[in-house]
Parts: sequence; structure tokens; C-alpha cells
Amino acid sequence: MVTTGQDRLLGRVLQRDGAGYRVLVATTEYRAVLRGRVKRDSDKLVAGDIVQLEPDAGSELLAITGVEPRRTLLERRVPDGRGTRPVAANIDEVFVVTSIRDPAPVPQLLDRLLVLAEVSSIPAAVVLNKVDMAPPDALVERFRLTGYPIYQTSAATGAGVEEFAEALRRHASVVTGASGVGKSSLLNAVQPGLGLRVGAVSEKSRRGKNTTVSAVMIPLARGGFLVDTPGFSDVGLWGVDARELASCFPEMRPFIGTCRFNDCHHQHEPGCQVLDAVARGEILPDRLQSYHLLLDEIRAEPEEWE
Ligand SMILES: Nc1nc2c(ncn2[C@@H]2O[C@H](COP(=O)(O)OP(=O)(O)OP(=O)(O)O)[C@@H](O)[C@H]2O)c(=O)[nH]1
Ligand SMILES: [Mg+2]
Ligand SMILES: [Zn+2]
Repeated sequence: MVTTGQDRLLGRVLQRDGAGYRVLVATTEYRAVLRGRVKRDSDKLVAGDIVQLEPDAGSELLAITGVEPRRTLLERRVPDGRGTRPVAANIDEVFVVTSIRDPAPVPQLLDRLLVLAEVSSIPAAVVLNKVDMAPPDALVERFRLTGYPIYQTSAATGAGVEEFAEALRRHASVVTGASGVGKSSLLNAVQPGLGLRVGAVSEKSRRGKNTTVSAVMIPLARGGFLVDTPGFSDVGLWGVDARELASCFPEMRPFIGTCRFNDCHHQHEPGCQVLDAVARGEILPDRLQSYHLLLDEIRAEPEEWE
């Protein structure tokens, strides 16, 4: 909640806007600019940040004089590089969105985005969009054992949009996923009149065209906030601890710590309970494969990154 404290005025950053920010105070939107000490940290402010504000003498703008500590931070990690780019702050739930077709789903990317949510300690859910184009069954099956909530939606027909909208209420959420999967379309379906730009999927490449270019937080009429993000398909996981990766796969968690070897990486070690669970059908081979790929990637990182 954004409140007026004793003599502190707090607002919520909706979006970066040129040199300033669109900031929401209660239900009124203002433009605000950084002033003084916080200016140094200016490029670090993101949608969802709660900022301290003061009237800016002689202008209609508000001055941002401080930033409240973040409850959570979703960061995009750039592959093949050390950089992280903050995407959204103070988020309660990450919705990883994929289309069933056009663009074709990339389960590996979904696993990456889910791991990213896990390492940020933010609960995640899966949204299977464009169910009007093809049956979602294979993807439903792929994520069934993870325990993540699965929403099946069509922004085109409205199917499943009500259930999705219900899940957004009362807290702050973000939609992530590749370009063209229908993130902005879904938001438009949840909140008619929003008018977010959507872009056709390229006929030639069958990929999205990066229509959304910056993260924007949208106050929802029914309560809650939703951040729309630009689609990205290159998600690195550098900096994630190899020993913690398995615990970012919820269906593996019950077996971690029960393997014969304490430092088991669940690859081909004897007495591995995770591998046994895969053999019993309690973990899908495809998810295990994702885990192995990400593990190799994390371990291949140069020392100096650690
Ligand atoms: N058939 C069908 N088309 C959809 C659906 N949702 C979105 N689309 C179409 O998919 C295309 C991409 O939609 P966007 O909402 O722009 O996708 P996005 O995920 O926001 O893409 P970026 O902003 O580039 O990350 C548009 O042509 C939409 O009309 C759906 O449920 N069914
Ligand atoms: Mg978009
Ligand atoms: Zn093991």
C-alpha cells in the first residue's frame, strides 16, 4: 500500500519515462524526477519500486528523494555476460507465459524463467496462452508434477481469462515469456480499455516482434498490479549456485538430501533418489534434462564470475 506517512509521501513507480518516472500516489499518477543523493542510483529504479516523494519547488513534477527497501526483485540475467538488469520490484507472483503455437513453445526457456523466479524467491505460475490454436495437453502434462498453478487462456476468445484475472487480484504480478506469446494481449483481455500495443507474429520467422519495449506496471481495476514486460528469450542463470539449482525444480525437492552422496548432483551417481524418482515417473525426464543443461551451463562459468 502506498500511504502518506508522518511527513513522508510514498509512491509506486509504474514506468520509466524518459529522464523521469511515471509514479502512482494513491490513485493519482504523477511524473517524478530523481533529486539529490538518489540520483546516483537512478538507473536502478524499476517498475514496482516504492519511492519517497517531495513536491518539487516551482514545478508540477514530484521529486524522488529516496527508495524504500525492496521486498523482492526480479532480475534478468544476461547470458554470456555478468550483467543483471532489474525488471520489476516488490513482485509477489511471476506468471511465465507461453503460447501453444505461433511462436512454438520452448519448454527449456519456460524452465529457465521458472528457475529465475525461484532464485528470486517469488512464487511462480505457468500460463498456456493461445489455446484457441492448438490443444495445450502436452504442456499441461509437462508441468503437472511441478505443482505450479497452470492457467490455460486465450486472449483471442476470452477462454480462461477470468481464472487468470482472479489470480492477479490483491497482489503484484509480472508476466514474462518470449516475444509474441500474447502477454500484452492477455492484459488487454483482463482489463478492457487498457489498449496496450500488441504486435502480429512474423509470418516468416514465426516469432514475436518485440512489441513491448519497456516494463510497465498497471494498476488493476479489481485490485492488484500487473507488470507487462518486453519478451525476452535469452535468459542466463549466471550466479546461481550449482548446489541450489535442484531445489529450483519443485518436483525434485522431496528427494534432495536423500541421495547416497551428500554432494549428489543427480546426474549419474549411484543411489541417487532424484534419478530413481524419474524412473518411477515422479519427475519427468524432460525436466531432468533441463536441470542437467542448466547445471552444465552454471558450472561452465568462469571462476571470476563467482
Ligand atoms: N490466436 C490467438 N492469438 C493471440 C492470442 N493472444 C495473442 N495473440 C496474438 O499474438 C500476437 C502477439 O501478441 P502480443 O500480445 O503482442 O504478444 P507479447 O507477448 O506481448 O509480445 P512482446 O510484447 O513482443 O513481448 C498478436 O498478433 C496477438 O493478436 C491468443 O490467445 N490467440
Ligand atoms: Mg507485449
Ligand atoms: Zn541425487
